[in-house]
Amino acid sequence: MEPSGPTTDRVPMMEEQQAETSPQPAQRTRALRMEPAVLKGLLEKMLLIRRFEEKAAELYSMGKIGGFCHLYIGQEAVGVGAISTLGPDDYIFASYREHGQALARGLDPGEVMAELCGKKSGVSKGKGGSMHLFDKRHGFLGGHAIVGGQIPLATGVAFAEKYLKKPSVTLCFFGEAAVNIGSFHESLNLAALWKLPVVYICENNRFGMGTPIERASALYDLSQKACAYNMARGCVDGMDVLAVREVVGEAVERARSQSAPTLIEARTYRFMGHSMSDPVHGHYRTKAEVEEHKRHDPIKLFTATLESLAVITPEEVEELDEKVHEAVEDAVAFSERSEEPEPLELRTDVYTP
Ligand SMILES: Cc1ncc(C[n+]2csc(CCOP(=O)(O)OP(=O)(O)O)c2C)c(N)n1
Repeated sequence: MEPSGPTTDRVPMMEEQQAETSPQPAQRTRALRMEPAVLKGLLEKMLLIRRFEEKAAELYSMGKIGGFCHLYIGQEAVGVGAISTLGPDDYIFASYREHGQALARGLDPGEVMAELCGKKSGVSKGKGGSMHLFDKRHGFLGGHAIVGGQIPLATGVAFAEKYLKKPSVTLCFFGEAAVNIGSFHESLNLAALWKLPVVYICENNRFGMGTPIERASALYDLSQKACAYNMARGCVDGMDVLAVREVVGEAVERARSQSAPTLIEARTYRFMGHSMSDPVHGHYRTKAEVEEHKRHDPIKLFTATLESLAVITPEEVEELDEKVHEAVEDAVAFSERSEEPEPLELRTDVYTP
């Protein structure tokens, strides 16, 4: 068979995403099977992340956040849907675009904001910053700046937990640019060989910095990579929080009851630039393309679905938005009140073998 050459055409989003920002039929069907309180909780988490990230962008522009800062705006449904399936003893690993997963896991927004601002009350004592959020109390094991660096670490934790006969599951988030690095393949091979309770979630937001996936990957259907390791796989609409919750929920159950790993590709889109120091569009995508994807904003889609089912009224959505807005303002106030770490802190928490 002739191999097909690379193309510069855009890989299509999931079919369900083709619709306008209106109640999604598949999302409605799933919502009908769920408790209203759970549905509202998912919406509240997504709103919290959106407002938090908007505030982070503001603080970055004011020079209050230093270093790099990668926002999760547009991808909220992936983190919220996936993490909603976990229990308190499970673990999460993420990349440097992890504010959303940290908040979805229930890390304190004040301590997260303080970390972004380099304050000593931050989750990593102000020494990690935006890319290195870490909170053992919540099983949140980073925040990793090396692309794909978290994949072997998550695999190792899943191995350790299985070895210790603990029932935990490990979720590992990474971007689509990480699937061609060597340790991704080494990790998947060992996870399948040793039947580890781990769920790999590839958030395919279509770009590795300014490089579209079509120019970087020979394979577009990324979950197929699991086939090489005889591993279960799934591909899900990453703009639909309930679809993500369902697919990841099945994978978490597979990990917990059968100790078997899964690779999931969630197709999503980032609405902002790669990081706060990059332009929103750059030369690699057009304003029109970004605007088109914003019509599938996961928060607007979910709100429309819940309103159509009378789970929530527009007034209640406004109240929820006001509530998370206040939570973010409180987080900023907490961070502003906090001090910077002492210079001597440079010498603590440093690994010296
Ligand atoms: C090993 C390594 N190579 C290169 C970089 C520089 N780099 C930072 S982010 C990035 C793109 C990663 O894209 P992706 O994994 O798809 O995640 P996204 O930023 O889209 O969330 C690159 C190449 C890095 N941090 N680590």
